[in-house]
Amino acid sequence: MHNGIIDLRSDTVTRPNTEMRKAMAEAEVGDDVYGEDPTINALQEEVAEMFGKEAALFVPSGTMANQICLKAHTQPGDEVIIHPWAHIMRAESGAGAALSSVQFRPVGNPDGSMDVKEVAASIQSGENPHHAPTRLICMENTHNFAGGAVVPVEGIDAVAAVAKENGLAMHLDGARVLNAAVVLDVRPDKIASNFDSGTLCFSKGLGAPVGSIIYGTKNFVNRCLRFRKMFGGGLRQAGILAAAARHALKHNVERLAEDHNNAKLLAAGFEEIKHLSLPKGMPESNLLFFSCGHPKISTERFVAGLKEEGILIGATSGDVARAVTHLDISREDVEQTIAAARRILNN
Ligand code: TLP
Repeated sequence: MHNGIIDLRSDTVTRPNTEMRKAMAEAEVGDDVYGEDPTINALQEEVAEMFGKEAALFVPSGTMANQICLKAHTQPGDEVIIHPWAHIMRAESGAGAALSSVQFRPVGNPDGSMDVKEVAASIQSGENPHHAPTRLICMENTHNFAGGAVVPVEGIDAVAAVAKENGLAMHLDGARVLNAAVVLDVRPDKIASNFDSGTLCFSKGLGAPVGSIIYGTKNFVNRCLRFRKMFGGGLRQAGILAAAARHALKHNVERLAEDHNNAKLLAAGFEEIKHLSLPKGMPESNLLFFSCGHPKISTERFVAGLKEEGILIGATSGDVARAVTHLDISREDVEQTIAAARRILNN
């Protein structure tokens, strides 16, 4: 549902529908800083169960979820092995350096996975005083800036085995982990099983207005509780928001497959248009990265042309643009976008 604008900038732009708003209005609430909000407590239990973990903690955003976990896993001066395009390192405003004083060691392949040998070779024990000791490995699934790539469970298992051998913790930026679970057709706990901690965002493809969650052991989540307070993320009667998240888990998970199909439809349409190019084999989920190689129409100009037609595309970085399908984008919207792209490029 939209007001004539087809907004493909992100899956964060979805608006709560009438049923979700009703669930929010009717939510039972209490003061969550006292642990007394029944709707948040129920959500935390559901999510812990879903990911096969002991506990979970509701937090305001995906960025805060990741940064609390980084803080809880590390000491200042520690090293964290992470994909070079990871959201945690690239798009969280330098928070890892500012809030946890960690050093990042980028390791990763263009498909969002990590090479196990490279991971093993990058680990530093801390015995050599010149080196920052490695403490944590962070992965992302689906991997946003790798084109919404889905990292297969075997790829995670191989990295986790190296982590285990070396006594390192594993963290999953699972902002869109349910998209990955739907594509892989596995239960979320299968993806999470080798991670000590993970996150999930309700405010992306799941369609809730606010909220993310951390899952892990009881001890770990207790540590996170302290850092949530320190980072200013303790909320009070936030059961209103947790109700939206619970509604999303009940109604908006299986349908993520529709978003993936719509992204594929958009890709197929763009592939037939001369001058538009997409990475081979993509998209794997709901994010579609593409470029326009027209001699006179840059990617930026093409995106501006779509905007003039009421179609919004994600901010470009370099010569690459991102279109994201979500629960407010229909098959007809995708068809209209393809038709508009043809008009702009005259083919
Ligand atoms: N991603 C946003 C932008 O920040 C790029 C988007 O539109 O995709 N992890 C991943 C993998 C993410 O994609 C995002 C947000 C976050 C964490 C942060 O979540 P929020 O925005 O809730 O802080």
